[in-house]
Amino acid sequence: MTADLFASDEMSLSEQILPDVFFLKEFALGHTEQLLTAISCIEAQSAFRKMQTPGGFYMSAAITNCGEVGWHSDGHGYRYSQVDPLTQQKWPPMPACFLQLAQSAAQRAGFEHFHPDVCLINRYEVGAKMGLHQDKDEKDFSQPIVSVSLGLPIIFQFGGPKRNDPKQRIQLEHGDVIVWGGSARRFYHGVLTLKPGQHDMTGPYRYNLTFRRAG
Ligand code: MD6
Ligand code: FE
Repeated sequence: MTADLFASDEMSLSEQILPDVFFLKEFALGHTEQLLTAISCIEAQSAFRKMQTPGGFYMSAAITNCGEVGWHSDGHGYRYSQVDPLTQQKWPPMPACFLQLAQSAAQRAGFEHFHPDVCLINRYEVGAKMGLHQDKDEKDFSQPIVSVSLGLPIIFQFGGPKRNDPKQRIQLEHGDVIVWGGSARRFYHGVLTLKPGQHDMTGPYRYNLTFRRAG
């Protein structure tokens, strides 16, 4: 009885917002200091940078990566590479606390065998956003995506398989996690413009960690 009550209480902060899309409210809240310290180590090795899109524009969020590969964009297109083009060195390894969090969130959402080989790290400053896109540069779409929000809040929007499908909006706050896979794996999504603010742990920024299996 007690166990059941505990289980339902724990789950009450989790919500399935669409088939195969799970919102785990505050799932990472107990780990945020460790995660932010790890981000500092990663960025000391592979700095945040604004990447150019194939269309010739610059993304407004600054990006870095850790893991066996890293996601990269330039005038020639989007791809995963084993080497950071800025340093010509391997990307920093994925910290153990990153992997543990990603796997436990995936498991909570019912994805038992998530083996991420990359974590893409986005840093948003005031005015930065991420237009509607699909995450489709990976090889194995049976593996989900785990997305962790840190710092200032932002509005996430997600739609369907077509760009102009109706969209839901959800506010993502410090410590919130979204797990996304299966039938929704290639759905369009993005975030609206970051509003000005100050967060106790991240100052004027919002960070997003997206864990994927690229290869
Ligand atoms: C962001 N997130 O939250 C951008 N992609 O800053 C993503 O693009 C994303 O949160 C796939 C699944 C979850 C995500
Ligand atoms: Fe995405």
